[in-house]
Amino acid sequence: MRRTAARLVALAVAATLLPAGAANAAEHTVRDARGDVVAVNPETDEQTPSDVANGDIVRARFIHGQRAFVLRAKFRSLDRKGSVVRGDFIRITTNDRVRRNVEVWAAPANWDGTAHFKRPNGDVVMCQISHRINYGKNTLTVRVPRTCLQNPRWIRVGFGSVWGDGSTLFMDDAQRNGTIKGKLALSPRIRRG
Ligand SMILES: [Ca+2]
Repeated sequence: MRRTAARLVALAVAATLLPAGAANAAEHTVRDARGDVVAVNPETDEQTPSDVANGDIVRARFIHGQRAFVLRAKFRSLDRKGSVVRGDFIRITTNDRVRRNVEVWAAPANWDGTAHFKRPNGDVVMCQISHRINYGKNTLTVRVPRTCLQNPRWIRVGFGSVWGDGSTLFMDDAQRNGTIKGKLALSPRIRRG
């Protein structure tokens, strides 16, 4: 009995020492280089450095909360002019080897964008994901319920962006500097908060 009481007291003390919000989410923040967008020739796959500001990721927060994974990304600039098409990609893997991709596509007729949740093979998976592109603040927010990821203990996350002007693709991987590979680089494990 005394031992139980002592344990309760210890728990209560520990709880008061926790900073506010600590129980809500575990997160990982990526700070990506400015000016590291890669221009890709879609015919030859040749990559050359580009200093375009549009689509240049500068920060991405991966938040693994109690109910959802949330991406909050900040770009140097997000433009919605001309005939360009733009896309954002999130790659998620879990401790249970669940692999899912989020694609957000935006275009002149649909600058708010449309989000898709898919298996790596491209098959669409039903999931109530939500997103918001804010062209004034140059931000993107995407929310994926944890149930769509089979309630993982931890996740690893990749994030990248692309837009095109017709003849050239401009791409940025938030976790690589000035290079693009076949798959987005993944974060360390992010445990549920
Ligand atoms: Ca960047």
